[in-house]
Amino acid sequence: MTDALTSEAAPASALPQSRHLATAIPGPRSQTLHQERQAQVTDGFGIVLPVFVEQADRGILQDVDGNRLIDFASGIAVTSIGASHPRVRERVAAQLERFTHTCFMVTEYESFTKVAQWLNEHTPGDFEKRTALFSTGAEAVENAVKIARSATGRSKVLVFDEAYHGRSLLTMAMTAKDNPYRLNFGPFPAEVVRAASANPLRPGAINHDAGAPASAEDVTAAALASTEATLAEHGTENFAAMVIEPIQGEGGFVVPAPGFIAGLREIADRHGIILVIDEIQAGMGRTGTLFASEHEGIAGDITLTAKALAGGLPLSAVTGRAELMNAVHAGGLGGTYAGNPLACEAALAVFEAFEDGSLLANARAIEAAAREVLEPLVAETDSVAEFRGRGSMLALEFADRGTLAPRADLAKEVSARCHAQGVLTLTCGTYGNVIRLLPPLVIGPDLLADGLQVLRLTILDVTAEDNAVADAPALA
Ligand code: PLZ
Repeated sequence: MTDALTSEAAPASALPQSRHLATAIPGPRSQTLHQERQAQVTDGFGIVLPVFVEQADRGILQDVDGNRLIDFASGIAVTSIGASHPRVRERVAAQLERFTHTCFMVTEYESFTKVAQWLNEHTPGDFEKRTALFSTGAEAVENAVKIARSATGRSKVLVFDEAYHGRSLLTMAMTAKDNPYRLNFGPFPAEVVRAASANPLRPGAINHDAGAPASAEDVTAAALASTEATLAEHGTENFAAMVIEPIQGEGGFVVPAPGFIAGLREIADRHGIILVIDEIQAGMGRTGTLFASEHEGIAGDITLTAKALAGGLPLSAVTGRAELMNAVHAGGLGGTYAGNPLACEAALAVFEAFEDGSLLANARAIEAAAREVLEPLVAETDSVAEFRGRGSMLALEFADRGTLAPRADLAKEVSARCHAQGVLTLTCGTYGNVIRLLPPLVIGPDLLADGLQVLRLTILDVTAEDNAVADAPALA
């Protein structure tokens, strides 16, 4: 049976769930505000689309010029239940009336415990757990490494090609891509070692002919062999943790070849290495299960969540085996804002929204609808190499047929034209040649269909123009 997209109760300030262009994108007010921004804000922040948002609701971002854009970004996988969910607004507003902050290391509040309890009960792994709350994803990753080191007395950390774990110094070291994340920011903390990932389209650990892709079994076997070799080279007994995203996010929405993560689980067990699953982008319902590692049938010793955890408020979590989490000396973990009470209330609202399972069904329905519209592009064009992903975490990789030469130019052009038509898409990937789709799980079926159709027709146009250029006779 296929899942049908169901709509959540509309918030009080409901926006019409339809795309609407009142001006060119960006409109005049956004352009003025962007100029003012440039006079005040560091140029170090990039911008996907210089449009200023006035209000957001379910699948729509309304800008200051009265345009309504279809949101295929969810603030990078954050606003899965929408950017103004009634439950989040109610709980946060009620908490605002009580207090905004105490610092959980100074005096306590119950919502912190409740969030920890939900994560202990719902993250994969049938063992006793404890949770630590922080604010950002990078902080969660950093703290997982601190905990793993403290629990094992070892120092090294294994990470993978295409990994993204954050922008702090340690997590930059753990992130694979240099530009823009690491460029000019070194030197980086030592003891971070990288192994090949099991990328089915571009397997780093295997010599293969791009025209005749390797089998999934071969990709998995080669990547696991590379992991073992990398560990041995650097001294297996020196590794505290291996950290992996169940679906790699910024690195290109890479769904690992089947069996790879289960293989890592086995290697970690055999060598006493702590397996940390970074569910920061893929978790919290995004892929149609609460956690993406459920698709792999494995549990990390430590599971990391952030982003969609608190419906747009900053909250992250490290949830793991009780004996690991408690191996740290008292006072060793914390942070002024760690588990802020407004963010904890928002997380409790998110948990309530997920209770009846309809949001997970929505994620699966989004995948089915997108697959139907977008997957045929692989056969219909010469430069859409793959449609991939799970649930509402989906991507198209642009690369020339046969050679697999990455086509970032096409991904950029398609994205720019979608933006001009009022559909907010993001790109990602080592080569910047992937368009990723992260619609909120509460997007309605008509709005989703409209956005997908815009994307599909734009890709057909851009790839046809590209072919026409390639086929044109050379000018004398
Ligand atoms: N782990 C898997 O996806 C954040 C980064 C956007 P923070 N991804 C979006 C950008 O360009 O900065 C992310 C992730 C995974 C860790 C993180 C880090 O989470 O909340 O951005 O620190």
